[in-house]
Amino acid sequence: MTYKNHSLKQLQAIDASHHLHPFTDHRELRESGSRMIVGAKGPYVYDSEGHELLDGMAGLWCVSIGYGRDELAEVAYEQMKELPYYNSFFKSATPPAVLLAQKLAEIAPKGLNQVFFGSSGSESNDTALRLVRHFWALEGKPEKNRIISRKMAYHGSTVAGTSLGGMEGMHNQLGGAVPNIVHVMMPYAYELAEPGESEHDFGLRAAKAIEDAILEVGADKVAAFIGEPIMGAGGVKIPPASYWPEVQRICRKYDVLLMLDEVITGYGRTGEWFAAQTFGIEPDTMTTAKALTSGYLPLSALFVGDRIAKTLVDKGGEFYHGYTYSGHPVCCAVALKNLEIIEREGLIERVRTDTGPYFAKALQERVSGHPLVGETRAIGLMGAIEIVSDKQTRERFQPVGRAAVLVRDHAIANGLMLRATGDTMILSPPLIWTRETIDLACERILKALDLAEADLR
Ligand code: PXG
Repeated sequence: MTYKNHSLKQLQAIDASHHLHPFTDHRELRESGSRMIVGAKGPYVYDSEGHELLDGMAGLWCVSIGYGRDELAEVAYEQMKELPYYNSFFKSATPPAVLLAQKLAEIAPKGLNQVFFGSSGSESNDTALRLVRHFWALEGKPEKNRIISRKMAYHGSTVAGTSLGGMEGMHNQLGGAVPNIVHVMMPYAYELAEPGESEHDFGLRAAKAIEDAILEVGADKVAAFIGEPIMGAGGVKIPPASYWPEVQRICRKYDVLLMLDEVITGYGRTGEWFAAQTFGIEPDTMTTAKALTSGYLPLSALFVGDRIAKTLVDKGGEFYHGYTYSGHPVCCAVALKNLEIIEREGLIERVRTDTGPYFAKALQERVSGHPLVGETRAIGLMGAIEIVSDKQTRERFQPVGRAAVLVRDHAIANGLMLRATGDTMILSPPLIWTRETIDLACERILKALDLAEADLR
């Protein structure tokens, strides 16, 4: 099968010669060759060999409205003809950026009325880190600059993003992280709850780890706590219901700012515009990207709370920070259209009242009984499947990660794209999935589990 003027083999050879991929073992990839994705429509992607794959990851947690939306292409085309680029520096603005900022303030959780644009979640978290430290300096407390984060958190891949995140492998390659960032335990009951400890109590204990860190460092030195409402890349770790209210209480008690990273959970994934609304969190900053444009173009928006914004405006002078593509007019125009489609098609409401609950129930009733499955969990259209060798003891196959990769590879071979992290399978499908798509995904997951079990036992 050929793609345009190149065969798959030719493209793979060129890829191996010139293209360094993100988060990839390059030698291994050179041996296996890349899967070439050449097209997509609705919930499906197509590879160069004509295979149709149901995309259980929405690209990389981003293609919420599905593929092949002409409206987004049209609005990008129109905006490019009208004004392909202008910056937002030096007192300039463009209408798409202004109108998108207004729209975002309208859908934001209470108290977030300003946005700062970038091109990626990583950039946006860099902005957030600089902003909260700058805030405390402007408040006359420059020493209040420590950030508390969590092990296994993912906040991006720039130096600041990696430092904020809690991925050990990434830290080990950093050769020096941004200083003054402390990592505490994550709210992952499946592995970290003590025998007999209730979910509720575990959630409070995981929150108390933040308080302990604040007390150890000294509240007058802690600028902020940063967290994903649900840890995504770390394995769709849905915290117990007791966790976020307690985190919020602790942050307020010690006047520690709450930085929420909604790069994955934003724009409807949990059945509200933002997971902050799902969990009742009132953050001081909120990082978003990915589904803001459904991934059609790169764009991020950092929401800034009124307290920080007021200080920045009243006392800040010039904030020496920004990107060439902050508020890119084409990306902003595409984002506006994307949000319009999400609203027009009632996708968030559908996730909240229909497909979300159906998805959780399908995983629970059809998948969790499989001998390889320790637990399934889901919220909105975001789910996880724990792969174990023993359901009762929760023992994993050795080496850790191999079993999940087997499941993933069988799933892909059977027409479902999903992701493995450690021994956790992750699903984060487009919000356009219907009950029928969920049924189809479950069938393919079960088939992949059966095939992996045959390999493993
Ligand atoms: N915060 C969170 C919570 C993320 O999930 C980022 C920040 C960084 O966004 P950018 O746009 O800079 O990539 C992310 C990104 C995976 C995977 O394998 C997840 C992400 C990126 C790449 C891979 O699950 N999340």
